[in-house]
Amino acid sequence: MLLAKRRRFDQKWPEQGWELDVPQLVPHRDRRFEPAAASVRDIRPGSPEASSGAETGEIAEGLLRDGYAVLNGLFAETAVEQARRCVLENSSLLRNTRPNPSAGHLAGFHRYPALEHLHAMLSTQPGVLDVLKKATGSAFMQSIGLSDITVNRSQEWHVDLLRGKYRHHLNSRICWGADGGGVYKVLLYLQSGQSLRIVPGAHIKAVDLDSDRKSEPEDPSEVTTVNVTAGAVILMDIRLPHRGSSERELSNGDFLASPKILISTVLGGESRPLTAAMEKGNFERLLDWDTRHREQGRIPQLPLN
Ligand SMILES: O=C(O)CCC(=O)C(=O)O
Ligand SMILES: [Fe+2]
Repeated sequence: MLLAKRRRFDQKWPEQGWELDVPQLVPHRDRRFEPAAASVRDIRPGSPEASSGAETGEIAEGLLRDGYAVLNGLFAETAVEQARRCVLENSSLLRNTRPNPSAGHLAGFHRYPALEHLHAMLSTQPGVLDVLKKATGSAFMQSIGLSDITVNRSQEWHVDLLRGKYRHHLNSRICWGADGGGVYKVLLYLQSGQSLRIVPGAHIKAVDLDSDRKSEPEDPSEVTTVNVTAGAVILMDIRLPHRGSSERELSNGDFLASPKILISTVLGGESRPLTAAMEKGNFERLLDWDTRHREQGRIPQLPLN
């Protein structure tokens, strides 16, 4: 087994005046992700100021307290470049579900063999699993079938719980009761950025799942911006209110030349009620997504960078 060389990947956005390093291209048949780092020593708890060298337990504590944790250095630069390339080569599977013509989304990407290894990259990452098992008190984590690849996709305030039409699968006991929660989004950023905004600690407060408007923070001073480097993984309690980029931010032409790509899955503690409820409701949502988007426009071919 190859051992991943843990290296900070500090490619910056072109508008920041940095040169983009053109990565070496890897032939399709050789594409594979670098194996996960064996320990979580490079992982940092939620707060950006937190010192490195944190142990799994500390990170899990941060995740339980703040509702999110940033894990830096889990994936090497080559793994990030190969993942970007794989998404862009398979971009005809993505559907355009936002006003921005380059915005693409594929729900349930783990179902496609061409992309399945990208899912395994996240769902089998030992550092991720150690933290989540500790946080949920579970011997096993379970993938619930909720996975997404997004390209240049805007996201207003929301929680990742089932909402709107699918909210009847959940109730406040399952979400916020004594054995509530225990389900986490594992979000891999394939470029550096600071688009993610969250409200630390707000995952323990019940929100109305009728509409995303209910997840908008009342007090803007509670909002924290999360900085990520390419290859960083964010673990996020699916009850945490958060937002990503706006349509306006993504209308910047730089995103056409170098798209914002996110890969995510959701893992839950194996015996937690929210895991089972989310899995069931998401199955319904995914079938609807497929029906709704089957005939929908595809995104244009984006540059392979
Ligand atoms: O665009 C982002 O940074 C956040 C994406 C997001 O909310 C999600 O994938 O659930
Ligand atoms: Fe989200």
